[in-house]
Amino acid sequence: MQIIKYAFQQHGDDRGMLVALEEFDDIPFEIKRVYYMYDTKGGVHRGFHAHKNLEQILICIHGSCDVLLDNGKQKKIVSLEKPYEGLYVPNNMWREMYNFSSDAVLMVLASEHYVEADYIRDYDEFLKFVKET
Ligand code: T46
Repeated sequence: MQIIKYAFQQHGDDRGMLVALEEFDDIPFEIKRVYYMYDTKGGVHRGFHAHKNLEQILICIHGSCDVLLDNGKQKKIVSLEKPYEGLYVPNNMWREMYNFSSDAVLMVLASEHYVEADYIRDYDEFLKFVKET
């Protein structure tokens, strides 16, 4: 299972750092939605679903968290702890996010608008979907 973790270009000077992300250039899809989560309570696990079509890039722009990716055959855990790192999460990939630091802000760039029908929230259904596709 291939993990794609980007290290985005950082524009730093004596004022501080800046990262710029452009669709189809730094990000391999059209960005149709941006959302972010913060104030995640200690010990909380989020996610527990896959998407049929959605592709995303996860960037922990402040603090840190871990992401478990599961393609139905293999599982891998990726730590996000740098604001210039982005984890690509393709469709058909179960994800769980956890170990959020109290100051974590996890920003997500998404290839589609929010569509509840795109979610697979049952793990057995996910395994069946992966086998059939
Ligand atoms: C994903 C992981 C990384 C909206 O109204 N619009 C949105 O665009 C999103 C993402 C969520 N919501 C609502 C739906 C729920 O009532 O916000 C609430 C929390 O969403 P959810 O429980 O789906 O959050 P997570 O952290 O479990 O999952 C989210 C994304 O939904 C999901 O696509 O891949 O982050």
